[in-house]
Amino acid sequence: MESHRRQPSDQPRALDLRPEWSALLEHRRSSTFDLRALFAAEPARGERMAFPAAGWWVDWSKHLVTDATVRHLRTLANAVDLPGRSAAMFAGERINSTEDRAVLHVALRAPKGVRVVVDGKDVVPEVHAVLDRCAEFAERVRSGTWTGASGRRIRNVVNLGIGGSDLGPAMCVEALGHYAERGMRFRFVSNVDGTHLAVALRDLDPHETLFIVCSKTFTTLETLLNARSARDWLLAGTGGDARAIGRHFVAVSTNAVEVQRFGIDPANMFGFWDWVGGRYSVGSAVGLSLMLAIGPQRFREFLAGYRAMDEHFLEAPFERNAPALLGLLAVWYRNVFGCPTRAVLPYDQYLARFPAYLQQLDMESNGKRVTKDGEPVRWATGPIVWGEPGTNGQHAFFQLLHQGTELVPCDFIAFSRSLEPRGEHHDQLMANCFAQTEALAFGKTADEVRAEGVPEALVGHKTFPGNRPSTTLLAEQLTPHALGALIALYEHQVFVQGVVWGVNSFDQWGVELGKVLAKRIAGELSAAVEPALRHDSSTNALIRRYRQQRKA
Ligand code: G6Q
Repeated sequence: MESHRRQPSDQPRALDLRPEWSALLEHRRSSTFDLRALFAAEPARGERMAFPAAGWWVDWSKHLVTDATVRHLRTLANAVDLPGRSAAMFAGERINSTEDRAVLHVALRAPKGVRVVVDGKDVVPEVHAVLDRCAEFAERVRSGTWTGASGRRIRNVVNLGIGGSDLGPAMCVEALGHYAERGMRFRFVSNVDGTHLAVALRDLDPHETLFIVCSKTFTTLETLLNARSARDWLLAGTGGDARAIGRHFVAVSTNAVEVQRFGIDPANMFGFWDWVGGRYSVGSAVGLSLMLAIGPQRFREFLAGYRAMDEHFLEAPFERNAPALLGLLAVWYRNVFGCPTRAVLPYDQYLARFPAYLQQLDMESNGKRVTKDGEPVRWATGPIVWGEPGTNGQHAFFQLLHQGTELVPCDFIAFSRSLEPRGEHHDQLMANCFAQTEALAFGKTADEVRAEGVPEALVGHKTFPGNRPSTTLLAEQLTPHALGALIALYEHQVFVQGVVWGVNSFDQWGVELGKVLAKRIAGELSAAVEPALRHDSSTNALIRRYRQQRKA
């Protein structure tokens, strides 16, 4: 990004008091944004407004913007000092102010030799030391040198974690399933609902099963309960000798004390650091299950993809900088057009879990109502993120995208070559992807509908207003590198939006609340004698009803 930093003087800090903000709103009021007209006026728009980024082709031509809009967005980005804020993150400054932490997921993919200093210490050698330990362990399990307690090869890996310790690895293991070791099965158990664990373990042989207890804090109720139940299941199935735990349980955590207390040998713990947020952690040891699935070499390619996008983000000029531009466009729709949601539509079955992953990344990061200074924001922040893989969504919610009353900006994510080529499937898939972006952008006018001979009474029903914006992200093939770059693109895009909105994208007090509340009620549900209930009348009555029915 261009680094002409604004003078730190005198600018009002609140977003809505900035002249650049008012100018952007005024630009919207005084301009029209009609995709039919814009493409007609500039036939080469689709080529000009597209560029490569770390192996991805980013087509942003079908957005409701003119060149003037982009100038306004760039000016705003500079006014909020986006280049300076990015530099601060990459330099390890404590930008997570409410937790007083650096935010350094970018250090996880820094090559050997690059220095990233936190509290006077270069963290990159440690990052590589853990990666190397993970790689050595993964090789041993994959080759069969590491066995279960009875000497049998590990064929099942069950990751026990939740939130950031689940969604990233679960999404990535599925996304890169094509490259996964075929002789091994990977399961992810997150829900405290015992059904999740029961279903995941039902057809597994404990002698051949390895559990990864994945928890940054190692205090998360759901994960520890699942881990204890998994330990019981293992011991019941392997003869009850507690020494089996050492061969069947490893941990990924920052909390060595609790790991040991659980009974896992610290030699079998893979660490990370408080400067890696849960939802940003799949490139750390949290990705151990992914490394077991695809092997260390491919995991390094995955990290190289992240790194390529990191460098692109740091270096590309605004108009060709995917995270910066798409982040500002997200602000444009959220705040200027008032769009409450955005859809993410991967046209690849392997990316089926990507929208769920992105929901956490985006909504946990930017679902904030106060600025970094603790002042209530006077502008909308993070949108609701949702989506499903194409073409399934087309037979469901696309109706609303085309003809509903909400404007929903969409990201289409696709690949030119399928990993599982089969007859005409991929051409059909891609035809649908491209056709949808075209139909959303250009619609079908009432006159075009009439010209098809449609009776007048149906013309309104069959008219598509168009002018519905989308980005198309196209890569050659779904490789570990492409996936890493895609994740980093969204990580940085989320960061960019947070910078504009002035919020801390790296804390999650709303999540912490849930962790505290449930503890109190759990005791009230299981107490032998009904305790004095001091909730509201609804909650009290529900607790009483539950206590009666659970005995049946
Ligand atoms: C992620 C959040 C949250 C977290 C889980 C699990 O950014 O902080 O989703 O990852 O609550 O926490 P532990 O890894 O500590 O178990």
